[in-house]
Amino acid sequence: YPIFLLVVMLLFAACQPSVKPTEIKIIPKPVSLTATGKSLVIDKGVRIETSDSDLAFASDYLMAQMQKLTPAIWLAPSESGVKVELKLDETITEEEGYKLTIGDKIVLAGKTKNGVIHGIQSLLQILEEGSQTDNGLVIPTVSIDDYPRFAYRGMHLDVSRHFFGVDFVKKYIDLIAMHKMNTFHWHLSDDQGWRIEIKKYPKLTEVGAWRVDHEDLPWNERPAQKPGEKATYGGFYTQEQIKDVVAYAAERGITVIPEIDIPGHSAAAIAAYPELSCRDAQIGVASGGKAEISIVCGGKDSVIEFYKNVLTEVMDLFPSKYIHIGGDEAWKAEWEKCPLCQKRIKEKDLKDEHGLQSYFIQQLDDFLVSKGRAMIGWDEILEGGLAKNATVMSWRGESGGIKSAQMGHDVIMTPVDYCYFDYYQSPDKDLEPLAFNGLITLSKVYNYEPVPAELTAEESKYVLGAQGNMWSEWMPTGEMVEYRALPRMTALSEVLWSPKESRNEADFINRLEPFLDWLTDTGYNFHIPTPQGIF
Ligand code: TNX
Repeated sequence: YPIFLLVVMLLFAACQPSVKPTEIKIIPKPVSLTATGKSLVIDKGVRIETSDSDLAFASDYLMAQMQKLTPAIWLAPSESGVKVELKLDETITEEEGYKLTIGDKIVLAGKTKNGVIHGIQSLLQILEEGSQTDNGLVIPTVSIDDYPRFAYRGMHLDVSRHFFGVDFVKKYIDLIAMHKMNTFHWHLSDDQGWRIEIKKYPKLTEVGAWRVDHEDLPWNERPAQKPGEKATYGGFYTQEQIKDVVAYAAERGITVIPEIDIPGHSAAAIAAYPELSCRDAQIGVASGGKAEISIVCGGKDSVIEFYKNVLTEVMDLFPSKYIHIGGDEAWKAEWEKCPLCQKRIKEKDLKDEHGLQSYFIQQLDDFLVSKGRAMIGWDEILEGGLAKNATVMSWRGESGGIKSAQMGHDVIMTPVDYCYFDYYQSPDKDLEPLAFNGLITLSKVYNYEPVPAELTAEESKYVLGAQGNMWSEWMPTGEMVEYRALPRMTALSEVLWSPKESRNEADFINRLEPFLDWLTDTGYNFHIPTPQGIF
């Protein structure tokens, strides 16, 4: 009788479709993945269980995301289905770490709820790639132990040059979550539109959120709105919408960092409140690359007061530790001609206009710090002296980041040669819609190393991570944002999450195909990497 039982068991095991461990393809590549050589058959749906009320959202999220997969037919909720256990486990050491075990049931544990959200992305990819057989969905048994390399893994979106409504912003946040990234940098103001409701200054959105539409002209040739000319393009987020987006992101493990670009890139604010400029200029919101005046006055106390009031409302909406104040491309011609700016340079014993910008930014740095927050600025804030507590976003190459790290300041790497996903991605530009500039292939992004070789081990600790930037001059629609972001952000996600030693381009390309299937199932548009685009 025992021998009979053994034979039956062996026969049963032999009939199970075998799944080779190499078939587990996850991006970003997990720190440790051990295929245990068996398979789990999901034939009567799934039953998600969690004893932790903190994971109620994660449970609903997993079910909703599973319903989008190709094998969704096998993944219906069912009392008698395969058990999926979600839990919190304090013994996991890394803050965003998770452990996923697939045996005769599925167990996903995270140190935090964000860890569980990351683990869900791995599980979804395994389910997506499972084999659909007459007996059900067959997935390999596996044990994964995983956590990120960098604490800051971000994507940016410029909603000024083109406006994207809340639905798209949420879809973009979902995409960030699918890549196990944790930060959404929301570029909310620029010359071409102010996009956040500020109750104290209603004209910022009544006036500053709207412009004339010259989409037929090349970006650099579009004339600004003339006084009295009717606006035809624009939009903004109400404070209620912003709260909703911030909460939506938080549920998915994502912090939203708002950016108000100061003192340059401010034509929309000046169009709304001319007194912000050096000479109370009546200008229109820029509709393309040319702004008549884009810098606010560096010599008026009222301007600093204005931004403190704006930032107060911003801080009420965004719980993020970091607030981004821009600081980039603040062309100083207006300041050179302005008596108030020159007076301040003398009075405060500043070297020049760069010194004045540093003085200006330092006031805001002190203000944010007094409220328990921290400032991020683009690397121009290094010129004329870096604000005491600032974190630097290094975009004009890596040198600003290197310098900041050497000075003991935190750094987020986003160099224009690797992280600007508004650039072309295939060498044959004719294959793509018009883009801003340059060429950044998938391969280039994949081979990017955020910690510059120049830094010592000690200095390297200041590199918090990196970010992909989506400047939207040439992206009028959400579909185009997806096309340009994907799959380059997929490559960046692995650079930021996976151990440096495990990075292997051929292996990444091999794992990319099922990832692209997953993107298709979840409704994203992407650039299909051509051989030239990859190599
Ligand atoms: C530079 S990066 C800018 C943006 C443009 C972008 C286009 C940075 C801080 N400023 O205003 O949109 O180039 O790639």
